Amino acid sequence: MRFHPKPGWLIPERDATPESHWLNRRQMAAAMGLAGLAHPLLAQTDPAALAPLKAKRTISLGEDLTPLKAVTSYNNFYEFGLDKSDPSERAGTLRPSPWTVKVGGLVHKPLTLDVDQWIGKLSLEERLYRMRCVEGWSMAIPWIGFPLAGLLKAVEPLGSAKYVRFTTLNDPKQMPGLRLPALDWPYREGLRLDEAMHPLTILAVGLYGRRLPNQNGAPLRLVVPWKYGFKSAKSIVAIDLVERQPLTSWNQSQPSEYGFYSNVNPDVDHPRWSQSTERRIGEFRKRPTLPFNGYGEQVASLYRGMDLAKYF
Ligand SMILES: Nc1nc2c(c(=O)[nH]1)N[C@H]1C(S)=C(S)[C@@H](COP(=O)(O)O)O[C@H]1N2
Ligand SMILES: [Mo]
Repeated sequence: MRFHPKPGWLIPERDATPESHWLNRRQMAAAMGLAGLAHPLLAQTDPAALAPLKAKRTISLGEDLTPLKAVTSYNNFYEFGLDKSDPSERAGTLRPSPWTVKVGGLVHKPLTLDVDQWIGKLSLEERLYRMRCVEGWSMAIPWIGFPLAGLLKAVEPLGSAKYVRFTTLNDPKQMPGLRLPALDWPYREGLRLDEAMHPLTILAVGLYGRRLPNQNGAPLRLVVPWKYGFKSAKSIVAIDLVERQPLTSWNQSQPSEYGFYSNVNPDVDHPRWSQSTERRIGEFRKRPTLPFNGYGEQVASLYRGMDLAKYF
């Protein structure tokens, strides 16, 4: 579906403008009414209440981390509303356990993961990554997860598999925002196979030493640190190897604003605002944005010979 952004166009302070703020707060609140009935015991929005995870630390950043409080209360998760505070206030209706993820498509050995079982068996790594939202804010977060590459190797992609499609939960009982057409649901994302296999691409199951809070995409979400935040799909239920570049929710809704690649690139502006600087949450002064979000040394070679203004 196609929609027409409106007042957001006029507001220069993009930090204050959700990516598709065309539904007004009253409509949203009405549609979300049921979410208020979530049983407090189901709510897992308080990270302190979540099970701890053991992980070895593999990649550090050499810069300050964004405080846990900000990481878990300033979020984008449109299935729970358009405002940054909505996910932490409303995602208590999400039930992240039990949870299965189907991995299939063009593979020799499709499998269904039981996330709880997997978390017990996997060797998890803590990785400190920068996240950069297309709206111009950023965070530095200690994620806990495992490289997606290992999972993809396990299912043995066919030679015809060229892309990976991620599909997230589509249950309006758990995610009341799905009742509104903010995006073409379910939220879908995609990567080229070599991007998906890159060692920096992880499936995260935790942050700050705990299981993922619901608002951050429990129980399993993608983290692709050199791309704008929307590529890092939350609450994934299916991973499919496919032959053609998959349609993704943001690209489908606003192709001129959100490209398939969406590599962080200070030289390619969003049509409505510059992408050359960012505001690290908790800081006042803006920072210059780095190509590939500072991961150019590791990932620039994936795009050698490509016109990154065309394939933005
Ligand atoms: N399913 C789903 N995944 C999503 C989103 C969403 O609305 N739904 N928002 C994306 C956007 S725009 C960003 S910036 C990051 C934010 O992740 P965080 O809240 O954990 O920082 O999640 C991404 N993943
Ligand atoms: Mo974002």
